[in-house]
Amino acid sequence: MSVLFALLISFDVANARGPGLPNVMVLATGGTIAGSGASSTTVVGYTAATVGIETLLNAVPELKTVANVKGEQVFQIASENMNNDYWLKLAKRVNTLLAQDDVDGIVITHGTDTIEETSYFLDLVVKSKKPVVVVGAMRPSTAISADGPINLFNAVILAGSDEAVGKGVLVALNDQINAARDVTKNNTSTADTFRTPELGFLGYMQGNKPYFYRQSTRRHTADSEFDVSSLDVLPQVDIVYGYANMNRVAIDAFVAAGAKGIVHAGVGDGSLARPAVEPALDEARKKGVVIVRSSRVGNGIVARNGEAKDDEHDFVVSDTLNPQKARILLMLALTKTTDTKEIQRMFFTY
Ligand code: DAS
Repeated sequence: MSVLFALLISFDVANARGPGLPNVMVLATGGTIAGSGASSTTVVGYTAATVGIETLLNAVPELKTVANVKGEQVFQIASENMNNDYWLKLAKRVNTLLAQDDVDGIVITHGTDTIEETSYFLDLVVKSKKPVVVVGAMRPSTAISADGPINLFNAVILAGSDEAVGKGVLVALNDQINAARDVTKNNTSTADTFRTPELGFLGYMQGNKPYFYRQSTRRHTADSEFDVSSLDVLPQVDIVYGYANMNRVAIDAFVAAGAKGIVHAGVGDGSLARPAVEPALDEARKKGVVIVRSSRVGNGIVARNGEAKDDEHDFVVSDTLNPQKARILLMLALTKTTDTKEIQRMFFTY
């Protein structure tokens, strides 16, 4: 090999990696972080998913000081419109990139409405220990004190950090680091909306550095048994919400529409209303629909054989997963089995 050719190769590699900086891919999907409003004081009533990835990255030139950043617009939506097709496209792209030696971590910019769902889905299907950080904003990019730029800056630092390796998918906004499994949106509009109510943050971003104080005890990412690489569709799983005076109409409708699983977001400890709801779920179960008892309460363990005789009904309990996350785990579980004992193991594992 000529000396010139060898020099060209070494320059290219050095240029690709930068002087010791991590290589971080930023995958954009839309949301408020990419939103724009009529004026700098418009913080509600703006339009999400209008600003492209290059504009987002150019708005934070400081990114170049902490990582070699490349951007890609995977899709551009307000995240209330998220669906399984987008999830499969995003998950496959993430896994392809993480398998590359020249990618050290990934940031996903995302709408805040379903960040907690996308991040948990990825937590279960990403096949790497490399950091994946999902980030959003509560104020549009055009607003005074827009939180997107600082959130993006922190997310890129976190995704390029050694500390985040092996921690599972992370959600980082407002200087706080949450685990994908437990984080949920707690306020419709404030910048500190993302919380893990009782189990707590994993840590903080402070002074351009991550500080971790705990990590999830549940299986995720590289240790997960779920693989969507060969899937183009996911089983239909729906949620019915529990409330006083509830009837069975929604359950019967989901069964008639072909749901393979139903998550019941029950009152209290996942309680089932009688005589309306419990018989409807029993009939659904007898037709092969897998039933998971969750709770609308938001915290605590839904105890097996507590408010319902799950062994007799052949129901599954969600452990501490809220209904929207229980739906995701049940959907992925159904890609592997309909055995309720196996599915219950999965809910006690992930
Ligand atoms: N509609 C919201 C969404 O895209 C805007 C946001 O908060 O990101 O999730």
